[in-house]
Amino acid sequence: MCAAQHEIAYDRHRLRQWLDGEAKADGVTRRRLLTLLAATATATALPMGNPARAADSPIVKPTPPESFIQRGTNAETRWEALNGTGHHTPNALFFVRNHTATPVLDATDWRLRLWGDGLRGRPAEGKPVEFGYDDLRALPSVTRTAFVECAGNGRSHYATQQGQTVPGTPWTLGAVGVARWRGVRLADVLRRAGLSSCAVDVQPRGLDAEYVSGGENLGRVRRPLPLAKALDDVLLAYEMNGEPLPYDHGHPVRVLVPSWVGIASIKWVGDIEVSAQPLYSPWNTTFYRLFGPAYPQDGTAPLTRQTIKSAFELKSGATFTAGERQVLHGRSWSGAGGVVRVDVSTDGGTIWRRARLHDRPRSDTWTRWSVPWTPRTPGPTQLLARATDTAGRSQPDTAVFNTQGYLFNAVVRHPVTVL
Ligand SMILES: Nc1nc2c(c(=O)[nH]1)N[C@H]1C(S)=C(S)[C@@H](COP(=O)(O)O)O[C@H]1N2
Ligand SMILES: [Mo]
Repeated sequence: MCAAQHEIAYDRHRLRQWLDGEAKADGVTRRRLLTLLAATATATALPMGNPARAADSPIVKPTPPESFIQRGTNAETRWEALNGTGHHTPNALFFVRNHTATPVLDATDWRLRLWGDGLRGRPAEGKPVEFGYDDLRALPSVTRTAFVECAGNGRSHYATQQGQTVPGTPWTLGAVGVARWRGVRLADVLRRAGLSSCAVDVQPRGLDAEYVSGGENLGRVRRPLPLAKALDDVLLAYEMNGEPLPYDHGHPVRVLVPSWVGIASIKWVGDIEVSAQPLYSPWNTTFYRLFGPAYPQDGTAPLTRQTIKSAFELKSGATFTAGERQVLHGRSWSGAGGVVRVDVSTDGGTIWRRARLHDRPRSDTWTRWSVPWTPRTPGPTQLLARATDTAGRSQPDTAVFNTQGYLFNAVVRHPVTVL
């Protein structure tokens, strides 16, 4: 390999380390480092366009304030920004949940390694089975529409509606998005890797930086998935809404676990352990289980399916003119099945009307709906929406408290003012 190529490879490696937060700045400001490295990125034509991001930003794509609420390493989609968009959340508007920072990975040198005692042959002797990006693209592909939703979506409403204090990112309702994912079945990859009949759990792990919480290094983001789910409908996705998977959403390949809490859908997957024994990580023990007075002493089993929710495509505190006809739009979704019915109240919960549905109810995705409204009385009021799914679940008035504020499912009171 010639020197110039060496240099480019070296610089790109450094860029990735820096974006991963690994670099020691050594007196050089991050802004200066980014300027130095931006030329490298352009020269080597990264597939997703210019990956340069604002200095110190953990997210690559622009997250303008009219579309996103910044929340540390995360960005929450503003529901008003979804108004007038189609069934699928545009990639530019999709929320981002990063434990650390988006790593800028290159599909050409990416490998997926499968290892563990749940595989037959070589991997059982410690030699992983490897798939490159092109290997995955050569396998039969499947496309499916599914939401990704953080288990903590709606968490802030434990405090604002129920007076309960919970730690964690205070999401309103924008830690959810629906995309059309294309990729290969995890089942196909596991079978090609030599899945043994002893396997019980698989554990995908991300290539983003190790996660440090409360002074403790918890290692790379990883969460076990029972084999039954892994073989059912889980994808290794490389496309999102017809585009190569964007950097922030797991480029080049992420796991996509339909209907389950977002943490199951590991981004930037680098390896998958296949195990003959149940696996544990912080993300299915300390985190993503329910603890609290209403739950067993040692907590519930690890979270799987998402709960049921509704949101208006409207900003909090929106104003309306008395006597003017409006059409209120919103979306409702559930991890247990399609949403078949939505009831809306425009007077704080006294009178309810059935909303008109704009999608055929389907599992793993939301149903869009609308309801006309001509406000009469000036003053503050609250808009409420209550969904019911095919499993017969519907949103309660109060969510059952859990110490980490997961799975908020109560009807959210959306404040507006009539002028
Ligand atoms: N490797 C890795 N995978 C990850 C995460 C992460 O920080 N690192 N965050 C998880 C969480 S908590 C959620 S809610 C979803 C968010 O996916 P998105 O950022 O594409 O919206 O990714 C999950 N997968
Ligand atoms: Mo999440």
